[in-house]
Amino acid sequence: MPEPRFTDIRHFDSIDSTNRYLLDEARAGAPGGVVAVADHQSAGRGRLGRRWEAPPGSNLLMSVLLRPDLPAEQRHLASAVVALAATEAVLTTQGLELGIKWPNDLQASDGRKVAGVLAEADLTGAEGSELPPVVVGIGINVNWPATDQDLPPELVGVATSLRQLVGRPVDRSALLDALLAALDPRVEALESAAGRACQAADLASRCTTVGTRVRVELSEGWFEGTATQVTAEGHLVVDAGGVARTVVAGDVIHIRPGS
Ligand code: BT5
Repeated sequence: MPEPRFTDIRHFDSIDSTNRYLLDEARAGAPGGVVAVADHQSAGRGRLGRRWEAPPGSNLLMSVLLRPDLPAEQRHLASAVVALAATEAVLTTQGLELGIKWPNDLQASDGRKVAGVLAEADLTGAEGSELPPVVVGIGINVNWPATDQDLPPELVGVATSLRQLVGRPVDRSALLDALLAALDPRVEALESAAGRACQAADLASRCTTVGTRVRVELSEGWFEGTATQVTAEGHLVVDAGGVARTVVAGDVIHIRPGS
C-alpha cells in the first residue's frame, strides 16, 4: 500500500497566506503532500492579486503542495482535483451538491460562490526537473457568512457559505479530513493518462459553465460565446459565433455570464 499523502498537516492560528507559505517550503525542497491550514490569513490571496476574505476562525483556508508528474498542458488538472475533492467532501459531509464554475470556483445552485481555488507554480529553478511544484490553495466559506449581513456590500448576492446553505454551523475539521481523503486518490490518478482522463471527465460533469453563455475576459480583450465542453486537459471550449475557441485557465481574468 502506498503511504497516504497528506499526513504532514501544518496548522497556523494566523499567517499571511497558506499559498505563500507552501511556495516557500517548495523552494526549500519540501516534498509533495505537505498541507498548510490557517485559522486566519492576513493577506489571503485570490487570482491576479485579488484578495480572499475570511474572518478568523470561521472558514477552511488551506493549501497543498503537489509535485505532480503532469504534462505542462494538463497542469490545470492539479487545481481541478482540489476543486473536485472539495465538492466531494461537501457532498459526503453535508449532503450538498456544489457545481464548479470553470476554472476554479465552487458555487451553489443559485450561482453564489462558496469557494475559490488558487494554483501557483514556482517555475524558477524547475527547468529540467520532472516534478515542478504546484501549490493549490482553497478557501471554502464554511461558517462565514452566517447571514448576508456579514458580507461586505460587494459580495452580497455573490458569496455564500455552507452554513447558509445547510442552515446550521458546519465542522471545519471534519470537512478538512473528508477533503484530504477525497484528494488522495485523485492526486494518485494524475500519474497516469487514464487517471487524468477520469479527472477531466469528472470536472466536465461537475462544470456548471458548460451549456451557458459566457463573456471571457482575457488580458488582450474579451469575447462572448457558449461554453460547449471541458477538454481532456481541463480547458474550456467556447463556441464564439461558430468558431470554437479553447480557453486556458491561466489566461482568464474573468468568466462572467454572457448576454
Ligand atoms: C479565488 O480567486 O477564488 C481563489 C481564492 C483562493 C483562496 C485560498 S485560501 C487558502 C489559500 N491561501 C491563499 O492566500 N489563497 C488560497 P478569484 O477567482 O480571483 O476570486 C477573488 C474574488 O472573489 C475577490 O476579488 C472577491 O470579489 C471575491 N471574494 C473574496 N473573498 C471571497 C469569499 N470569501 N467568498 C466569495 N468570494 C470572495
